[in-house]
Amino acid sequence: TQLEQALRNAIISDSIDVHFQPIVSLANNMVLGFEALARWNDPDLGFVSPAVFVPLAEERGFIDALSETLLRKAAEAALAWPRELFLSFNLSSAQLMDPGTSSSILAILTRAGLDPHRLELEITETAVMSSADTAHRIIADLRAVGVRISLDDFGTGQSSLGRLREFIFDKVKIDRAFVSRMNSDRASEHIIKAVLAMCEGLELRVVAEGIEEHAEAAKLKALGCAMGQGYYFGKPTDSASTLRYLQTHY
Ligand code: G
Ligand code: G
Ligand code: MN
Ligand code: NA
Repeated sequence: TQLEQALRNAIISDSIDVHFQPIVSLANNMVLGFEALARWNDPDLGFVSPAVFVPLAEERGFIDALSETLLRKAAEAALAWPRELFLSFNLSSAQLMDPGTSSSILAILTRAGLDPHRLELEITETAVMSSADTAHRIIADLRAVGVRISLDDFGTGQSSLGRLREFIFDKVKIDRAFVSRMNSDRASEHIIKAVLAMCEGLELRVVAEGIEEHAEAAKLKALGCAMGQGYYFGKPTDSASTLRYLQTHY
């Protein structure tokens, strides 16, 4: 298809960009790290969402090539940040089915010179389940050298609490659906409280996603949520804007 051909060309010509969105401490608004988010603005097709081109790349077997260039660019950008902030990078389900993923990630980090302790990988529950043995081995190999693993979009899709007792995660990202409803819907607030209590017991760090308003940040802080992410703190921006953001935010 035209989209597939355009995506191939974009990967080959290295024209897919990485943007960065801050993840902050809710206690004091300090920036702790950034999530890398792929951005593709094609000259003919215009802006294409990663929600479209990442699944297409998986399906057509070029997710490895795409992800390698994105991680390389993200790692290079992270090395220019003025402090040793963490870099959070999304892994797709196809990558968790491929036993070569851990060594290829480590090779990119080594080449770029980024300490594995600064990398966090965001994965979804569905991705872990799709090829459980391979996924567990990849996760174990990466954690052994200091890479941390975040459970993304927690509370949506095929979430199962049983996954949390496997102790393969360091962090849980509460899906923005709960945050956006929290101040209008008591049920969402109760769910967030329960997730925070559970994660404290399991010694999992928690990030609330999709914070768009001061009232949401204030409520989450009062509930004891350690970290937040969302348009209220900053939208995803390119690496130059990210450097400027860091000059004006702690
Ligand atoms: O970036 P939003 O801004 O539109 O992202 C849409 C979806 O695409 C999200 O589910 C996000 O996790 C995913 N996504 C964004 N960048 C990447 C990437 O570099 N790799 C993978 N696997 N998924 C990504
Ligand atoms: O699936 P994942 O959580 O990786 O995707 C993150 C998605 O959420 C990206 O598409 C990103 O652009 C988007 N996002 C980040 N902050 C906000 C926010 O405050 N509000 C909304 N609506 N989307 C957000
Ligand atoms: Mn994510
Ligand atoms: Na998420």
